[in-house]
Amino acid sequence: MVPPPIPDVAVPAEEVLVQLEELAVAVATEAGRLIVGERPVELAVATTKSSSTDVVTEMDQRSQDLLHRRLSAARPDDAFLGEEEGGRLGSSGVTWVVDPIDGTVNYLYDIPAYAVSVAAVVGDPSVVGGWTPVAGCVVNPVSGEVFHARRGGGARRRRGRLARTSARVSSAGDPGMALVGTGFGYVAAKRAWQASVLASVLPRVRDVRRMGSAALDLCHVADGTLDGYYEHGLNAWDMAAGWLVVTEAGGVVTGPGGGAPSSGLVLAAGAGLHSGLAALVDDAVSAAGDPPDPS
Ligand code: LIP
Repeated sequence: MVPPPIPDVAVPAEEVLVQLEELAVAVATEAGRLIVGERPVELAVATTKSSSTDVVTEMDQRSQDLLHRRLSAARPDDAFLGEEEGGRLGSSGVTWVVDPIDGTVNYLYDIPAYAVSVAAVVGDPSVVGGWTPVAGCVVNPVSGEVFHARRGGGARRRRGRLARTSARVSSAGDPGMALVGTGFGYVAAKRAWQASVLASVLPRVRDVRRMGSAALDLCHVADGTLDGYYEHGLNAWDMAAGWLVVTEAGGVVTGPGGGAPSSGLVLAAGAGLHSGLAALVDDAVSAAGDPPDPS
């Protein structure tokens, strides 16, 4: 897989990428064990963010604190950006972008579709098109699925004690026969717009799955259990690791107008499906009109 061009930033040498990937797997796996093994019987919502349904539990923060401690100890000069409070600047050129629990509502309801997502990126993750992931891991701690990749090194999936296998995107080419994942934000006006987009997409594809975790949706595109995925409104931590797993599994990940993935759009599919699905989603967005917020 020839990695796509990236912004004018230095990509670490292969031996460093191997170390970054191994570290991402180790810390994501440990955080996954924490959020399952120490989940309180009565899990409480600690706070909310963009709306009353955008919840944070005590385990979101505990998972991020663990990730921050482990990554800072292993690579003290790297920067850190997590979904919850507590980022850190760095001097190495590498930033760890983490979602301590992606699929928090599934976690709150004990639905086994949530993940710990850990990615090492180069560039500035706050600048659209100004960064790219170079190593990463997504762990579903309930199913035991571990997806991981490094730039130029391919993507792998391990399920429990099963041997690691290479992850490859599906060969689907016809959007009308594609199983497509998507998701929705937490603000009512944005959800209404997303539902309008979905109303146009749904009759034009095989079917849609809304699993509740962007990181897992992207990894399921990488292993072919989804043919494609699109979502509007994601943050860097939702997409960073899954983006790399898809591209290293032979897929294509783009954002608005075919540019870099961003909160404006993340669209992922195999090379044979990507352009047709992108055109279909563009049509649906045009029919839905301008979103309530440009992000
Ligand atoms: C989730 C995303 C998912 C989206 C959910 C939510 P969180 O992230 O991974 O794709 O549809 O609404 O935003 O909030 O669980 O970290």
